[in-house]
Amino acid sequence: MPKLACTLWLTGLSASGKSSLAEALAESLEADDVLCRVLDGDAVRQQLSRDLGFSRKDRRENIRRVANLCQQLNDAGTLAIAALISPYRDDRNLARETVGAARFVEVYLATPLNVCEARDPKGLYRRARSGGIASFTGISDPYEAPLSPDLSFNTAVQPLTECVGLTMDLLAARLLS
Ligand code: GGZ
Repeated sequence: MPKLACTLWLTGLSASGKSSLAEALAESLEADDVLCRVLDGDAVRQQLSRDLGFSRKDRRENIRRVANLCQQLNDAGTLAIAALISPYRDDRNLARETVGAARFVEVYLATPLNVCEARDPKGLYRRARSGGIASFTGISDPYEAPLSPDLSFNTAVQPLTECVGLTMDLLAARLLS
């Protein structure tokens, strides 16, 4: 299914729901026999980008690496799902250019900061608020929201199944176009 070999680029704050959506999408795509791979920021930073921190420059390098991987996966016919905070518009534009605009789908997890902070599954927001983590996105580092994402979800009010369904609908529409 070559037309499905695109990149779903999930962007949003920590705990906004990127990883859950990425995993649920992979499950749904695999059930439809679509080859796909998830590149999750947390996992990427333990392997491919273990040498990088969270400076402006390092975040861009992280995104550059993941976008290159997505491009290679797409070239090989595999759908890529990248789940990275990717807080800067400029860096997401770099990812779009690297992958190719025609096969780049930007999915914005627009879950509000107060909800992400209340979830705080790893206690990172609490640590960031108390000064234990510097340059934490949303607290002491910026997040530039996408201006015209292909899809936008607020997981505070939209169930995961709805987000998956709408994303699959968009992919199906692309396949038919
Ligand atoms: C943002 C941080 C930070 C800082 C550690 N700022 O939600 P998580 O915890 O499990 O995954 C996040 C991950 C961020 O990696 P990304 O590769 O997605 O970021 S970027 O796209 O900006 O390169 C978060 C954790 O690392 N984490 N310190 N200072 N998130």
